[in-house]
Amino acid sequence: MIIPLVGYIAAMMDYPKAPPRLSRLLIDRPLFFVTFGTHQRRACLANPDVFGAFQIYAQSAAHKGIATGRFVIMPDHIHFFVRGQPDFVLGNWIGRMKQTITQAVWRRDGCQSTIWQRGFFDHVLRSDESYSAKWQYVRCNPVRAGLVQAPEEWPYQGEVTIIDRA
Ligand code: NI
Repeated sequence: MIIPLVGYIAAMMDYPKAPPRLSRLLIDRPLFFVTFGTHQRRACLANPDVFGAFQIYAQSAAHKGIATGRFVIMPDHIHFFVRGQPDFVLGNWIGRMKQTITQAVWRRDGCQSTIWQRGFFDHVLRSDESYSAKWQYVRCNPVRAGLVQAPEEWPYQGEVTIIDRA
């Protein structure tokens, strides 16, 4: 049998990009647990300016279908949960979040210094991993760090979007 090569190439050119695979769209979108920290662990994040910048960034992302769940802002690092759309690129989104918070810290400082340690840590919650249980551990960060007596006393925490997951 003769392979109709010309027709095959023509078909390829009609579809320069692979169509979205149905299987990828049907599986549950991953829920990420994200952590990133400051350059040389400088304590510059636990303040109302960074708290506000984080929430404004996360709220504007919510309009694009990116759900930031519970979060806690520590003096030198941030923990949060996030779930995006199928085309969500976590690294790009965190990069822009870092830039936004940098602006807030620079305004507060009145000078422009290096704010972030490079990169971030992320962990996709397994289906058997409980979001609420993980949050119960994460929200105790300020208590373990000796900043407050009880987790609810720490002012720089919250929940931008309620993520419907156990
Ligand atoms: Ni921590």
